[in-house]
Amino acid sequence: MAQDYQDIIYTKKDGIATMSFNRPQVLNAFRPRTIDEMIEAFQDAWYDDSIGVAVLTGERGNFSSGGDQKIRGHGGYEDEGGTPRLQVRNLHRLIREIPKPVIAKVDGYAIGGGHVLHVICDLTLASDRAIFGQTGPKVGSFDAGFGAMYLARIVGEKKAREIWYLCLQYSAQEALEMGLVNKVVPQAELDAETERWCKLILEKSPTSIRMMKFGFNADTDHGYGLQALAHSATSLFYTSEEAREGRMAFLEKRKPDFDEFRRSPW
Ligand code: 2NE
Repeated sequence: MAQDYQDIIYTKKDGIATMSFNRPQVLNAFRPRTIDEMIEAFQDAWYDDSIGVAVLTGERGNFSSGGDQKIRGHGGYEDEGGTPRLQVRNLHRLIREIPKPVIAKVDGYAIGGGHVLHVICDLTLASDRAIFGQTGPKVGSFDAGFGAMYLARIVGEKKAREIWYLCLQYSAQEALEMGLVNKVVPQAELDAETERWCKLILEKSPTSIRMMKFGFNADTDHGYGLQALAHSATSLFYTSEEAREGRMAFLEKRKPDFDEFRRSPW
């Protein structure tokens, strides 16, 4: 154990740092504390030069179901003191900028903001029972930053729009076919395959790998301004009745009813 955390498990072994969501009661949905702990772990892995690759994953059979709707208040995801301050934007930036590859190891659900996190990782390895999808427009949310732009780079504009507009769930095989994951393996082999990929990276020149990551990032680095605006827009949207309806429908386990909200012409 690299550090004792409440919402995540962070371990380091043989050059691999593993950050794992650990809130199984909500399918590893995250709250401000979860993201704070993830940020600290990624910063540690960044500065530890014995670490060559990071693995982002989740405990007990799920990756993450995104923002915790049970602690989402009027202005967003509230910390234990009642302040809305989810720093997920900074986690997105860290995953992109840490000068080492980040592999998403996905078993079970990678949904909503949890799906965006795997999208942003350098590589994704999935078990054959992994399920992928966005839910924002169902629950009164959206990620119009890297959650839109970078997803479209990966799967193409048409598929990315389908994913966000329809909010369907996709199997691991479907995700593989659309280039959303690098490889699918039986669940029992996911840990070993991830370790094998990590070792393949670790035996390469660290400088070459670092420079390649920066090179790949450069093409979409212009997205930072968009990301800031998009996440601020989400925070503003959360204060609306329309967003509240999405959240309440999820909590009340019913279909949302957005009929009363205008399709604004601007
Ligand atoms: C993930 C999914 C599809 C699973 O469905 P199912 O039927 O297999 O499980 P169930 O019964 O829905 O979930 C089990 C328990 O976990 C809780 C549920 O409420 C349930 O709790 P109880 O009723 O037993 O008390 N749970 C699951 N996901 C949760 C969540 N995200 N927050 C709080 N509790 C959660 C299904 O559960 C689902 O669709 N979950 C919601 C996914 C979602 O909408 N995530 C948020 C998207 S918005 C976002 O992440 C975001 C953003 O858009 C922008 C910035 C930051 C974050």
